[in-house]
Amino acid sequence: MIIRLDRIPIEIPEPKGPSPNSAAAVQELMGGRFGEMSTLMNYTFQSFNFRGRNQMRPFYDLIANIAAEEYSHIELVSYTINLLLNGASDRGTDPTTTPLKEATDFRNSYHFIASGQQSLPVDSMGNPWNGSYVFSSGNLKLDLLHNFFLECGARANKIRVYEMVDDPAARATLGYLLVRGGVHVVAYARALEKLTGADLSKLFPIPDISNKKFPEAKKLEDEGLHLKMYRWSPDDYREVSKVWNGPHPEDGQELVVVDEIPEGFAPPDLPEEPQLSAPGIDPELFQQMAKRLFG
Ligand code: MN3
Repeated sequence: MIIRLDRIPIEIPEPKGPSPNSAAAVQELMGGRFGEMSTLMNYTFQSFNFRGRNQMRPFYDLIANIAAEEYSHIELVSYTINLLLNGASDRGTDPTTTPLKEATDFRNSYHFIASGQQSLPVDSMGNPWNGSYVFSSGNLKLDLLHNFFLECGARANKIRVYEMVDDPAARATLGYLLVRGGVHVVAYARALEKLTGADLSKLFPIPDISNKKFPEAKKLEDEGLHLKMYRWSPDDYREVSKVWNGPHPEDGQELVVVDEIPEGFAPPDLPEEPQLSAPGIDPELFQQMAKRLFG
């Protein structure tokens, strides 16, 4: 079971303005093969499927705990896409003005046809996320090796989207996800090291560019965010500390388990887009609804 909190991990800065093509690029981090839906569902299934967990508790706890963190990452990416789509077409209620005209030139028309300028479970080309992105072989060594690869692939995609999009909202999210994804790269490398003795830290970083080159990520690493494994449960997953310990492979600082989740921030309130009938409540209907709800 999970407990849900109406919070997101960072306060996303206001975008410079509507940027539907940036939103389309950021979709890769949502529904791409290496996006946050993939990390969420890979670790979720691997944790549900884990056989022999009593003997291998630290590895089970690690995978299950990271799965919970990934939920907060899909939330963050979703809000970032929504913020970039705010005001991306002409606000109003008169369809004869062709308020969505410009959307015929935007990269992802589903944002304007299938949704009310909102995030979707699709990649940057509009392909839907699919379950074949989940690898859950049942072999612990293979699953951990896959997860290490998945996080490195995710890191490559984040870096490329950063290089495509200069909006401060997108870059704040990318900086945060680069740091947290970096934690997960190190976590799976440490897990493989504890399990087998193999030293994957010699491969770091993949791709060969430090998080410190990205100002939004550097700021968070200066605060020590890359050292922290949050425990996403009031009482469970305590054995993550058996894996998450020792020096960080890149800067030698001590890894720490934080026994609570990040405090986070209230999610942004998304304005109405009347030209898309989103949410489509006119003043008269609103009045009637308010009477029914509040008397
Ligand atoms: Mn993630």
